[in-house]
Amino acid sequence: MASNDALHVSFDDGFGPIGNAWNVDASVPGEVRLAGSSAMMEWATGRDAGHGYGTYTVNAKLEGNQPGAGIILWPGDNQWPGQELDMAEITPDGSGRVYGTVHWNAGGFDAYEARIFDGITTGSFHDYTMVWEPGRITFKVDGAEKGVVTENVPVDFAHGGMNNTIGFLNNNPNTSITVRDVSFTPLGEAAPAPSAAAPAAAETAWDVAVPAQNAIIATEAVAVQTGSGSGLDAWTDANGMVDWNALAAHVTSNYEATGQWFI
Ligand SMILES: [Ca+2]
Repeated sequence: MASNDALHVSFDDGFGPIGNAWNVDASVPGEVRLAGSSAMMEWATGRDAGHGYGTYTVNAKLEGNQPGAGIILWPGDNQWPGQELDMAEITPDGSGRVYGTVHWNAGGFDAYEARIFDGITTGSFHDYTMVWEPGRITFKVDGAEKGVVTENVPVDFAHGGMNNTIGFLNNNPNTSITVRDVSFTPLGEAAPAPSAAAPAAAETAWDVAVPAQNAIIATEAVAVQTGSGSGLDAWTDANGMVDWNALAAHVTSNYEATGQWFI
């Protein structure tokens, strides 16, 4: 896909470019549901894959109170640790709260900054929005600001950095995610409504930068790999195609061996 094109996928007529899919239930018109071990994403074929600065909105319902379901914007170059941007995941504390995360590569280790979405829990549909601008990522839910990250914000491909690909993942038998609508509008084409005088939303302090061995990260959706290396590379061919069956077998073997779902 060309760099930073607008996108709208309603799931009324296929998956659009979010076609790198494995084990996705599309039996209900207008939506997709991911349960068990399942994933779908745009192809992460290089730094210009997917999208850059702009507004991403995903109407989705996460279910469960454990990590495993997520709206995952994977690094365009498919390298991990890297600039994974997560619009929604379930906290590991059993509360069913939902949070967003900005990941980056800190010298070969994953580091991240997370924002818990105050008042938002699993079990119902929400519009999850992420506005990616130079130096600033804003998370919103149902139009209300839920958190801002201004450090370690990646630069998009058009400005010398890299884009991210839109994806959804579930890797826990006790969670699921149902997605009904996906849209992306490049920054400047139809800018999000200015929030000039709006006070910043109360941000739940949950800022951490830790090595990949951290237990919270180890339970997180896609993002699991100790040390340096890349998450999906071992299952990705030269064209960026992920072998989801091989990946699922690996994830399942990890679960059987450890009781934890991880790549
Ligand atoms: Ca739909």
